[in-house]
Amino acid sequence: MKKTALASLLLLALVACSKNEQTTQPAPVENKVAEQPATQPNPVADLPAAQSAPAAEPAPAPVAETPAVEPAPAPVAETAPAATATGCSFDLKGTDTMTYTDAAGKPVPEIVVPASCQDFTINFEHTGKMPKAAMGHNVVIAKSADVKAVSAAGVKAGVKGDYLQAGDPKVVAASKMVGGGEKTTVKVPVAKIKEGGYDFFCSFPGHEIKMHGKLTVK
Ligand SMILES: [Cu+2]
Repeated sequence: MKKTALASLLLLALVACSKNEQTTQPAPVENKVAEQPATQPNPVADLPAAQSAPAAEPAPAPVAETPAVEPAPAPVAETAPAATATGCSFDLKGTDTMTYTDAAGKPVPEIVVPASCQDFTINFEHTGKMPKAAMGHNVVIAKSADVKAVSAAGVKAGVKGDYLQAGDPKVVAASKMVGGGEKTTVKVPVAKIKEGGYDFFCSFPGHEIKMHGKLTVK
């Protein structure tokens, strides 16, 4: 008798449970539905109503919430390997999103210049669409320690001076400033940068932070 009563209670609890799962919105109605069948078998069952009630009630509708999927972290582009130039030139690109890339569109954190070269030419192309005044790019070669000073002096030179101080002694070599769709080149005397510690960067105000890489002779 007890077994069947318990079984029926369990069954009722399950029914209440599944009902709760299906319709959780009208809570007051749901309670009535859950309680009514729970009290019915009381005359037969030995258990008091008070005990059967909690059996039907703690039917927590299982929250079918899937855990928030964390967005995968964007791959850091800085880990790109150094671009080793084949021959004595390198094709560098500039974009409307203020980045230097190689011909394949990959970041260029470093350009390795073969020590056998007398001059090293960087062929630069602005592959974007924005005009020089808004998103101009150039390629300037200077000692790493001088980059900030060259950039600051360049800001003073303004757009008329291509954001580069005329005759800046800290500048080893520099291309002209170009806008979207334009090309330019810069020739670097390898003997001048052989000692190491030289960088290439864009002197347009603010660009150096992103458009900046190492120029290493090996
Ligand atoms: Cu730039």
